[in-house]
Amino acid sequence: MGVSWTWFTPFSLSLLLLAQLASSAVEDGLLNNGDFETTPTGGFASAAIGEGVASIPSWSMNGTVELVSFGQRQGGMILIVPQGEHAARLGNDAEISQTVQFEKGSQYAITFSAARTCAQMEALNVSVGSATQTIELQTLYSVEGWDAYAWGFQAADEEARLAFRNPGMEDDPTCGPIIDSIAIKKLFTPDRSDDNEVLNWDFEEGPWMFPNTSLGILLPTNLDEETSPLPGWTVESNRAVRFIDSAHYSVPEGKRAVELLSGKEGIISQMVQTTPNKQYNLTFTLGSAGDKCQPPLAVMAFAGDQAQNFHYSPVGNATSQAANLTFTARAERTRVAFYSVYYNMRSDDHSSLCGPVLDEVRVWGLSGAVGLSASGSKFIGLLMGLVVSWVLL
Ligand SMILES: [Ca+2]
Repeated sequence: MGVSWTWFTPFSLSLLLLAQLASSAVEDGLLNNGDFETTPTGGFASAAIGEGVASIPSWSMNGTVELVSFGQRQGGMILIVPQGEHAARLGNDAEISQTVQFEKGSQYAITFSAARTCAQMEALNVSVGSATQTIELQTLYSVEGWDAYAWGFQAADEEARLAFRNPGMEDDPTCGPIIDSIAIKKLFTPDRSDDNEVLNWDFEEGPWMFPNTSLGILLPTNLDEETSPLPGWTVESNRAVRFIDSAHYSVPEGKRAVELLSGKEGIISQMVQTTPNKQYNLTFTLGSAGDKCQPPLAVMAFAGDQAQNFHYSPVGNATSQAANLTFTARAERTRVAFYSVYYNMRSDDHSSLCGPVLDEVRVWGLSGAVGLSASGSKFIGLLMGLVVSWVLL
């Protein structure tokens, strides 16, 4: 006892405090009580619907917020709990928030699971400081009744409030989305390699994925590549694409890839650096996710002013195939983009959206053969001219 006390001098105590104050940004993974499984003061009260709770550990609340339990009913409807035993439901204009430490200037992605309850159109507004986006939950992408989503932002401060708010105003004020499994990940943007202009070409860098989540993560509309949850890429359509992992899907390369959903309403793209008038190859891997997606599968690929569709027809037992589109760059930046040609659904439930898988996207310049031969022939022409004039002299 006496020995340990000697360590707790005021000086060492203040050092300890300083160390805690300077404690760096939030770690990757589940936020404090991000799964709403921590027992609140007084326990998980079997509160009547619409009563709300007094407090949720680690979260601040505004408006009617409920902790719903697995199997809980509202009228004839069983409320969906995406993970574990509990989740939070946000009533009209209700909000939950917690303060999070960031590394200023860094990019982050927030992953969360959400389910609709009563209304056809429900949305969640997610914000960190002044960065904000409203994510529509009206489309059911999976038969489970919930989906995981990701949203990206750049940390403008070292500390900010992460908030989820239900912007809806339903007749029944207790109606509103259910939220669960809130995680964070600091993103890094992989460097561009010498032989490939595409950033994050293999989709290996992206939002946090829970190892036990089998639905993948929806990446909603995101027009700004600076704040994308999938570094380098933008989702420029009003429907989402799905970020998938090799633990639950067939992934052509590495551990991550993208599954294209919703036909031409789900477009993923990137602007790549090019040299005008130079010829390039856009190559990519087209695959099947192994999720019982009803064929046919096909991808429409764009590079500059070229567009071509590629039907998925693997050889033998392969679950992916290579595709190639040659184009001539017209500008210093060229847009490459992909969408699914068809609206596909799973053959087992006929309602979950699915589609072709995209991975290993490369854009690389073809050898300077064309340019060289052009300048080469000019050079030869010049030489010939010199020789002719010399002979004439
Ligand atoms: Ca990959």
